Amino acid sequence: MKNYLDCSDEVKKALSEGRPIVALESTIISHGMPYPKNVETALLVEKTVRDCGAVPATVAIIGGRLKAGLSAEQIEYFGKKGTAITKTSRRDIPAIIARGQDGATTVAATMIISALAGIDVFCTGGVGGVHRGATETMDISADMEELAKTPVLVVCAGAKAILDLPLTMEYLETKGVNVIGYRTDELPAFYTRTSGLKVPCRMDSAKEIADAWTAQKALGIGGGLLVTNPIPEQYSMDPVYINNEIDLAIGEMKRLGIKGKDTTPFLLEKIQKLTAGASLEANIQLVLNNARLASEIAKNLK
Ligand code: PSU
Ligand code: MN
Repeated sequence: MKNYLDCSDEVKKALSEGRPIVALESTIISHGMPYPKNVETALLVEKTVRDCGAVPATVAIIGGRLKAGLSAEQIEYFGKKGTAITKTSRRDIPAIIARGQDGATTVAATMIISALAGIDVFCTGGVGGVHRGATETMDISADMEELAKTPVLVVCAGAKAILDLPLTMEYLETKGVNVIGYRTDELPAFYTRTSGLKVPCRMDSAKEIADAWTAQKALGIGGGLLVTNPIPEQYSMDPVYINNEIDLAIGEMKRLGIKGKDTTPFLLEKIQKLTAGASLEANIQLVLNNARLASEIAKNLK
């Protein structure tokens, strides 16, 4: 593994001392938010994790090397280059390595690298899922398969309504992935605290979530665990307003014939434009909220 993976000194030290670590993804930096807010947010998320007593490990691929733990300069580089960096999911990793390229890692790719590094807890904003119209297009994010097979606990704010949320929940059930609602009975829908869908499992403490994770690993059940953390009330958006903007963005995507891996970044950018930045502010706040919960879960693992 040493031939491919570099952990930063801080991450190496934390791993050897058994200190809590929280992995963070890099597609959210390059493809999920505009510069310079993306860099400010990524650094603020790292600071939040540190303030909570855990060690952040932002994950990416640089010059064909898998990285767990980036410097502030490296985060700036990913933020500034933005979509010029290749969005890298599971399938893309080997080619990026072979060519010595840079890759911004999605949830799926970040889970793979976290597991290789020995990091159990990963914090993000939203996960990919089953897209609307998937019965025709078969557009199902590789994040779903990764949750089915790679042993990493992912903290998110639910999934955006750019996805078909009922189908996403069915898919996760089929794949044996539990979805925990943190202090909620409902699946949060990223910008909003509710979706009208029930989560299969509610837990009210980081300790209980950590205990469930420990049991899942000890039993060799395999796969990941999805913890959904609702956006704080004061930052949540009006569901009618945001869902209307999401519908407009999807309509535009269809008109332009956007497909495949470009779908999610297109919709994220379009929604930010349509809401004149209000969705971006919500996005930032929910990631910070997830960083706090992920740190607490990591601290409760032993
Ligand atoms: N959803 C968001 N913000 C994001 C993403 C998804 O609300 O930044 C990114 C994540 O990196 C996720 C990826 O893993 O998009 C999913 O892309 P796709 O649907 O192409 O698998
Ligand atoms: Mn897709």
